[in-house]
Amino acid sequence: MDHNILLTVLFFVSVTFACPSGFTTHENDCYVLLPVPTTWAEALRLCDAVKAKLAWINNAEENTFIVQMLKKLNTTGPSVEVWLGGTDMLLEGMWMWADNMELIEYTNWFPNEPNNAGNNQHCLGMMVHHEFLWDDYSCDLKNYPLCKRMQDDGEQTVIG
Ligand SMILES: [Ca+2]
Repeated sequence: MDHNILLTVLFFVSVTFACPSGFTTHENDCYVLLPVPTTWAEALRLCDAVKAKLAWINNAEENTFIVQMLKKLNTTGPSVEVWLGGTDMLLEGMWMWADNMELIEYTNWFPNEPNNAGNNQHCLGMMVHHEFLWDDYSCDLKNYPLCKRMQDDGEQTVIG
């Protein structure tokens, strides 16, 4: 087979399988909203089960992409929000991503959030009916987990 054709086919295959089916691809990452309302702790486990992590968000561009994706899905119920992987359960007001325990740098909070209402809001979610701005919620609420994973690096294997 012609070398260029072979490379083209392999590239196509690697791109096709960059994200597992069911995931949405963006840049080097893959995203899926699980249509199962769960507590935040259960959401961590469910994302693990699909070989992903409860989503972390690095910057405004990624946040915008996620909001657009969630709007298209339109699967959220009247009082069900979306879980992200952030928490301040270790120290009130110190928000970290559970995946790597790094401090959250970019944020997109709703005005006057996080407010730690009732001294019992330590888990990060997106407000479905308020443009998906961020809010701190009680970790016992049942929301939809947004899972994220990096793409398989198939193309590097192929080219090598
Ligand atoms: Ca709150």
